[in-house]
Amino acid sequence: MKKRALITGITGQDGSYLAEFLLDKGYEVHGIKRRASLFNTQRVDHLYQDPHVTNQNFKLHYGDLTDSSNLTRILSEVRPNEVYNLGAQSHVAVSFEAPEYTADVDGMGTLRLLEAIRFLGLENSTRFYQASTSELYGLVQETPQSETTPFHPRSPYAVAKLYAYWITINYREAYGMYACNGILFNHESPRRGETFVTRKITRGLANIAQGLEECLYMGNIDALRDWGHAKDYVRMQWMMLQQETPEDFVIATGKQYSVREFIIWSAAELGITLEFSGEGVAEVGTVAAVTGDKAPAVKPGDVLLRIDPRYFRPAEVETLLGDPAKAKAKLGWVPEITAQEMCAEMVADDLRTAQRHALLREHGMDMPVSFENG
Ligand code: NDP
Ligand code: GDR
Repeated sequence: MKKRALITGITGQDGSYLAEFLLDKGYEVHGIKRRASLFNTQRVDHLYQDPHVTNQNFKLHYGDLTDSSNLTRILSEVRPNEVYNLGAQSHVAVSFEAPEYTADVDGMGTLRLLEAIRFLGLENSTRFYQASTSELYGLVQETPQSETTPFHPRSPYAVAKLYAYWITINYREAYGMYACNGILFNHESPRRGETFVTRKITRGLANIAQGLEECLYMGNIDALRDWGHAKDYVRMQWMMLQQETPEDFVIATGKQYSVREFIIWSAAELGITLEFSGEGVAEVGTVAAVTGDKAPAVKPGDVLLRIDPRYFRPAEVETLLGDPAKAKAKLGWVPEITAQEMCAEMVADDLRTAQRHALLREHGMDMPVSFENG
C-alpha cells in the first residue's frame, strides 16, 4: 500500500519541494490549495497529473486553514498517514499589517487540523508535522539556539506560531498523537517568495543588472540569519515523521551571516563589486567595479542600494543562529548546500528570468515586471 501524505501550503516554497520529495519516495501526495483569482500553482505545475488518468499520485484539493469543515472533509476523504502543516501567512512584516488574520491561519489553523484529526478518530494512524520557526526565539536568550532555548516571540507571526507550537505538543501529550514540531531556521531557494530578503536581493540585483530596475530599497541590512536551502530542510521534515517516537527538532546550519553579506555575495555573482558608505538610513551601496558580461546595465559609480525605513519592522529579530546538534545526533541529518552555493543558484535563476525580460523588451515585446516589495 502506498503511503498517503496531505500537505497544507503545497503551493508554497517548502510545499513544492516536499511534494517532489514524497513523490520520489512513492507516496500518494495530496495538497490543499487556496482559491485565487489568478493561478497560484506555479511551483507545483510540473507535478500536475490529469485527474482523468488512473493511478494519480498527485491531487490538489481546494481549501483553507480558516475553514474547519473544509479541513475535516478533506482529511476524512484522504485519511492520510502523514500531515505536513506548512500552510501559513508566513511573512513576518505582513503579520504586523494583518495580525488577526495571521493568528487565525497560523495559530488557529493548526488547532483546526489537529482537532479534525482527533474528531475523525485518526489520532492513532495519522502523523502530524508542524512547521515551527526560529522566529519563536525572537529576542534571543542564548546563542546558539537549541530545542531548550527559551522563546521570546517578536511579531504577531511568531506569537501565532508559538500557539501552534504548544498546541501540537499538547495534542501529543493529551491524546498520544504522533505530532511534532520542526523548529526551522530561515531556508531559501530559487522558489522563495519574492518579498523575503534573500529573494528580494537576488531578483532585485538581477533586474538591475539587466536594466529592468534602478535601485534596491532595503530595511535592516545588519540583521543576522542562519540560512539553509529548502531542499535540505524538507528532507528533515519527512525524517522527523519516520521516528519511533515524536520529538521536536531544531533545523539549522549552525552558520550565521548578515543581510549585508548576502547582498555582497549576490552582487559578486553578477560581477559587481559593491561598496557601502554613509550611516543609518543614509547608507548607500555604490558600484566600485564591474567585471564579466552579466550586468551590462551597471557601471562604476551607480548607486544600486538605498535604505528605506518602510522595511524596518516595529520589533526586529536582530540575530538568529541555530544549533542542529540533536538533528545530527539522532537522525544523522546534515545540510548539504551552503548559504553561498544557494545564493549562487538563486542569482543564476533570477538572472535567467531578467535576461528573458530584457530580451523581450529589446524586441519591443515588453512584459510587465512585478515590483511588489516587502
Ligand atoms: P510560503 O509563504 O512560500 O508558503 C506558504 C503556503 O501557505 C502557501 O502555499 C500559501 O498559499 C499557503 N497559505 C497561506 N495562507 C493559507 C490559508 N489561509 N489556508 C491555507 N493555506 C494557506 O512559505 P514557506 O514554504 O517558506 O514556509 C512553509 C512553512 O514553514 C510556513 O508555515 C512558514 O511559516 C514555515 N517556516 C518557514 C521558514 C522559511 O525560512 N521558509 C522557516 C521556518 C518556518 P498561496 O500559495 O495561495 O499563498
Ligand atoms: P524572516 O525573513 O523575517 O527572518 O522570516 P525575511 O527574509 O523577511 O527577513 C530576514 C531579515 O532581513 C531583514 N531585512 C529585510 N527583510 C525583508 N523581507 N525585506 C527587506 O527589504 C529587508 N531588509 C532587511 C528583516 O528585517 C529580517 O531581519 C522568515 C519567514 O520565512 C518566516 O516564515 C520564517 O518563520 C522565518 O524566516 C524563520
